[in-house]
Amino acid sequence: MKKKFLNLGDQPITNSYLSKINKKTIKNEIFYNLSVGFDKKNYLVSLMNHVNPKIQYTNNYAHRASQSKTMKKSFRQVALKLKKRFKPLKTLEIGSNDGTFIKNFQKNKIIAVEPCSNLANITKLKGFKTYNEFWTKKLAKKILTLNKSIDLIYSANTISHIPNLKEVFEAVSIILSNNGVFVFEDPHVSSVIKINSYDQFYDEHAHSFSLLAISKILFNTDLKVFDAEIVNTHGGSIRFYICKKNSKFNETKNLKLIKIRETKQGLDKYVTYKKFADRVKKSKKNLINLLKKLKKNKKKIISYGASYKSTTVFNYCDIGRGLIDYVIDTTKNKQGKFTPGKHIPIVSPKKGLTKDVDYAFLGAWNFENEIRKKEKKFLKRGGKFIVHVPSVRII
Ligand code: JHZ
Repeated sequence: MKKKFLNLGDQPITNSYLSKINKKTIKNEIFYNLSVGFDKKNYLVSLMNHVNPKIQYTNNYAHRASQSKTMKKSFRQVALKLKKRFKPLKTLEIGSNDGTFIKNFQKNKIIAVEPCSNLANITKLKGFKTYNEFWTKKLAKKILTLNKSIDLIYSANTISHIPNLKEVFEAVSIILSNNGVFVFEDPHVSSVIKINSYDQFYDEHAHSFSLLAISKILFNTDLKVFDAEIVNTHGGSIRFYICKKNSKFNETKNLKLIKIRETKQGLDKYVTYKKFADRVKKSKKNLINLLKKLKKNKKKIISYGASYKSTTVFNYCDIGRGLIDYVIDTTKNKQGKFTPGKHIPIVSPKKGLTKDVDYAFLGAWNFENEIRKKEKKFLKRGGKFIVHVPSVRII
């Protein structure tokens, strides 16, 4: 049973960027209550209410992994590393997005699974075998009839999006070879707590993982975690290495170390999350106060990166056009649209990062280094960034 520790209020579906703002589009916007809970039985942090995946992962999915150099590099590096360590004959990616990971593989050696048809079409057109479906036992069985078992399954920022984890792991178990490996990475709840990144909670992030939770969840299955590592993408992620219980892999030292650190941090205790929720309330106050103060001094504030995360911030803190003039984003299919819930216009950086901009709130704070490098001109002429993690401040 989950016990609620955080309430981020009524929130829209993060992928529902609006093309037009009128009575009809506003009336049709779907809102749900974004609350987060902790299950003391398996230590899993999950949303209290899950949104129907069919309205989230549509033929109009906006996020493109290829929009950041950081992620392109990270996917290239992890692909090389996994190929070297496990030498897979056949690999499968769950949630292949626009193919940023799979493009590091030979076309006949990798299979893509992607429920959003606009994204699946991108990898299909590039010649990769792509299943435009959700990851289920049914799909695993279908793929198995056409292939021998799979040696490597990889997934980034996807497993945390699937409410039914039992189905995920059972499907993996069906298709994974005896000495095969399932590697997946998602934001680490340890970092969320440490840096107060409450915006990692939104409709798509059904869960926020710890090693303690994944180990508990796999306890009664034929799978086990044998290795894990902390990676710095998306503000602090964790990469799990999973195999069949009777396979050749032994638990690594690193695995034990991470478990010790998570236990020390109290990730197995409700009170840790409750204290985090108190810090989130303070962060909201501080952000609103800062933006209001700057606005009072007639400063022009925009937001940098129409991230899904920033939808949580804007709706939770009630930040709209009165404080943020517009949002800039390089993603073509977000430009010309409006942010979910708060309806702030999104424009290209070229159009929006004009000389009169005083402050840019980093909606894509996880790419701060990349953005700083790119926007030297803005910084040189006195432009400043605002962040809300780990604390609200001007940088
Ligand atoms: P970014 C999405 O979340 C949704 P978001 C999803 N649920 C998930 O888990 C993560 O991705 C992985 C833009 N940008 O990647 C691109 C610039 O404009 O932090 C993106 O729109 N200029 C699948 O949206 C946004 O910022 C730049 O220079 O929270 C960043 O979004 C850079 C680097 C990015 O994930």
